[in-house]
This record gives sequence, structure tokens and C-alpha cells, in this order.
Amino acid sequence: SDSIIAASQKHPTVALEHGQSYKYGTAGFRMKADLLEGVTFRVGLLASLRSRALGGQTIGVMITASHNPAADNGVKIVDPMGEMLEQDWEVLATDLVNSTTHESLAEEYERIAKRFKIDFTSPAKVIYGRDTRPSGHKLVTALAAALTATGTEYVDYKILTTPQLHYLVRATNTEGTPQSYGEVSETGYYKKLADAFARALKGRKINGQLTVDCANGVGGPKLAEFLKYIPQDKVKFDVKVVNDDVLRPEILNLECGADYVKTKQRAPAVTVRHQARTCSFDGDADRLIYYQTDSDKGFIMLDGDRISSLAASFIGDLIQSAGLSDELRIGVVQTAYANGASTNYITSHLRLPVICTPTGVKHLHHVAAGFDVGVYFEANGHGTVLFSNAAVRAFRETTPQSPAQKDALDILLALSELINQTVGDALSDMLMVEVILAHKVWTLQDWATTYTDLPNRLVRVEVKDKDIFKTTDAERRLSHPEGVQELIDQEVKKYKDGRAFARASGTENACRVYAEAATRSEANELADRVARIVK
Ligand code: 16G
Ligand code: ZN
Repeated sequence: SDSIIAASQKHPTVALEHGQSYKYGTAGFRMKADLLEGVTFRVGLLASLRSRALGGQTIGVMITASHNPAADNGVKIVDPMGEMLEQDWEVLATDLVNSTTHESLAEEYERIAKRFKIDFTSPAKVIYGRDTRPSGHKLVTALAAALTATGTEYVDYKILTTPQLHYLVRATNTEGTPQSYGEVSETGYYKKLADAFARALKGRKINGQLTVDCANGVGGPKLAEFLKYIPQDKVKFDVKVVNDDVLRPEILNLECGADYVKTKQRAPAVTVRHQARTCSFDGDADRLIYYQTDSDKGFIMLDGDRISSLAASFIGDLIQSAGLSDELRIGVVQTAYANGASTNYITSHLRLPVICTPTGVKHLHHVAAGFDVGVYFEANGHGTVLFSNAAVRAFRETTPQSPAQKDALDILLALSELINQTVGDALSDMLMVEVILAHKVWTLQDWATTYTDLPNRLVRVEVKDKDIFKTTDAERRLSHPEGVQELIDQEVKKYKDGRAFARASGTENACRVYAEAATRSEANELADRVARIVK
């Protein structure tokens, strides 16, 4: 513990204003980068403990603030199979980071070690990566100091997308086993995706050029690198990469990227041509939104709900063609932000079950893992499709009775390798969408006609204390403050196809209100009325 105290003195935390404390939230610790050095040091201590508590399995640490402004940063822990940190440990992270002195930090560290019967002579291993934010340098220095002080073996993977780090954690922990997830390197990630992409296409042609807006983040250089691995003799993939300047940190996520497109409901100002099939990544390349601008039809946006229903419909059909519909359960997981029209399309038209969970990847992921094929996306474009072991075995071992059945089985197996099984991945999801559009011979317009979104509006409401807003029913209703939900219900009742909810943000100091209704003006009005109730 002397070594921890000594190292901690070099990377102290900053005392927050009266009454405030650090919290491991939906995205780990996320705030202004200059508050994060000591926090990251302490996250390093916890990652080491977590590794030892799990018998020396490798734990990941990712340093990123995703779609947030360049001056922010964040740090979060990745569990051995590439999932988000277990919830009980989020509390431990919060406790460690809020220790007030170096000595109490060391005591807290010892207390956790005792609770999990940790043997300090046993091995611990941590791997980490960061996005392109310049503040990342200082934070990884603090992280490495904690790993050194605790005798933890580590690998610094330098600059990565968030999903690449998740891939590497899983690949490291499964290396040399029958569950091997791929080669343990960034190259291994590209090779796996490029190979699965070619196989999933099965000779189908990709229609025209795809423009990719990389939010001036890590996705830019990584996409360019990936493209080198595509087998040119088998696949013609014409990609135009835009907003890929990572040398000017101040333009990261600035008026571009998936979050900008989704929340402003418009294309980035620069570089996007009319009628070009376009998609946007966010700053750490784990969110994806497709869109097109068109002189007569205006702006067409295909968000996470659309990607979800596209994937569910295509994979559902393949499972049918593969003769596996009686064997494999397929389901869709959404949050309260999913457009009501998408939920209706999936349940009534695709006839698939939909489960609603609270916001945040860990909630969706967990529920999706309960299906053989679990499709989960947040409307903001974060999501993936999970395949159970039984599903992958069936794709591999079913003996086809016809060429069509063989094709379906081959494509399903390729998709299970193409789609990132650990977390939402903009690059992997984009390749999945391109494969599906190629098979269906669809343009973005075709895709957009599957259903019509209900007009909707999201507003951010500044409140004195967001923590008084407590929700039930997967965040669709407020249980506290008492009486507020009844007032919201009274407003919602007045609108055709009306739906609205309010919840405390998990990443910002504010409440969010979402409303949808039959027309744009009614959706706006309903959102304003609910916002007034919450304020
Ligand atoms: C985080 C979540 C994202 C969620 C968002 C909601 C992860 C990896 N990210 O960015 O899924 O949509 O928070 O933010 O879980 P809010 O609570 O501020 O609305
Ligand atoms: Zn992100």
C-alpha cells in the first residue's frame, strides 16, 4: 500500500464543488478532461483488482468521451468477454474514486481486496486504448502508474475505437480456446471483419459509393486501415471517407458525427453531396446513423431503430430459409426512445417479440443475450446483434438440403463473425448494413419506406436536482416525484398517437423529455408541455 500511496500522490484527484461527487455512470466516469487524471489512476487500481478477482483474466480500460466535445474525456472498464463492467463493481469504482486522501484510498483498495479474497502474488492483466483526444496522453500515464504500483501486467494499444478495445479484451481472454474470438491484434480485427464481409456478401454487388463521416475522430484512420484488408478480387467497395481530420482536436464531433446528425436531424454542413448514400460514426466509432439528402424528398435518416428493424427482418428471413425458425428464438431489444412506429413494425409486421429496457448498452446487451438471435439498438445508433452458441452451432452443423438453404446458413455464419459480439461497433454495423442492402438490392429510399416514423421531439430540461426523478417500467414512467406522472398522463391523453416520458440523464446534469405524436406540431407541443411539468 506504500507504493499505492506514493503513486497516488503523483496523480491526485480534484475535490469537486461542495455536495458533488464522482460517479461511475452509463459511460464510466465522463467529464472535463482536466478532472480525470486522478480518477483514471484510481480506475487503474480497480481494473487490477478486478483482474485478480477473476483469476487473472484480462480487463480492458478505454479512455474516450465518445460524441462529447473535445475538452471532455472519460474512462471506463471492460469485463473479460468484452462486456461492460459488472454493476456491483461500478459502485466499488465510485467508492475508490471518491476516497478523500491517499491513505483512505489505499485502505479502500485493501478492503476490496479482502472482500474478494485477493492474493496479491497472483497475476493481473489489463489492456487499454484511447481515442484521439490529446488529453488521453496524460490519462494513460496515470493509468500505467496505477498498474505499475499494483504489479499488473499491461499492454498499451494506443489509439483505438472503443469497439476495437472490446474486441481485443475478448480475443485475449479466449486465445487458444475453442471460443477463440480472433487474432489478438488490431490487424486481427480487420482481417476477421474483411473476411466475414466478403463471405456475407456472397458475390452480391454493393450499389454505388458510400460516404462515411467519421466525426473527425478515431474512426477515420481506422476505417482507412480496414479498407486495405478488403479482398479486391472479390469485393468492390467504393468508400469516400470524410471528416477524418484527427490532427485538429478542436473539430472532433464539431457539427458532424452520428450524434449531431441524430439530434439535429440534418446532415453535417460540409462534404456531403446530394443523393449520396451517407453514414456517420461518432467520435469513438461505436454509433452509426445512415442518411441521404435529396432535393425533393428532403432529408432521409435511418437511425438505430431502422438499423435494428433492417437487421431483424433480414436475419429473420435467413433463419427461415435455413430451416431453423423452430429451433432459434429471435428477438429485438429497444429503449423508450425507440420510435413507436418501429416497435409497431417489428411486432405487427415482422412478428418478432420486442423488449424495452432502460437506456444504456449494458441493459440492452444483457436482455439481448437471452435470445438465440438478439437484436439490440438504441435510437442513437448504438447497437449490435448477438448470436447464442446454439445459433452459431446450428449455422455450422446443419446439413443443407438445397442450395438456397446452404446460402442462408453460410450468410448467417458470416454475419455472426462480421457483427461485433461484444458491443455496438460503427464499422462492423456499417458493413452489416451494406451487406443487407446489397442482398435486398435496396437504396436508402427503399429502406425508408418500410414504415413511417412518428414525428418526435427530444428536449433537455435544466432542473435543480435531477436525482429526484425516479423511473419505473424501463424509464417509461416516473415513480417520483409523486403526482408528476399523473400530470404527464393527462397531457399525453390529449394527443393522437401521443407518447411521452421524462427521465434523469445518466451522463449530464439535466432531465430529458421525449414526446411523439401524429403530427410534428403536436409532438413539439406535447414535449413542451411535459417539459413544463418537469421544470
Ligand atoms: C451513454 C450510453 C448510451 C446512452 C447514453 C444516454 C453506453 C456505452 N453509452 O452514452 O448507450 O444512450 O449514455 O445518455 O452505454 P443520457 O443518460 O444522458 O440520456
Ligand atoms: Zn460513442
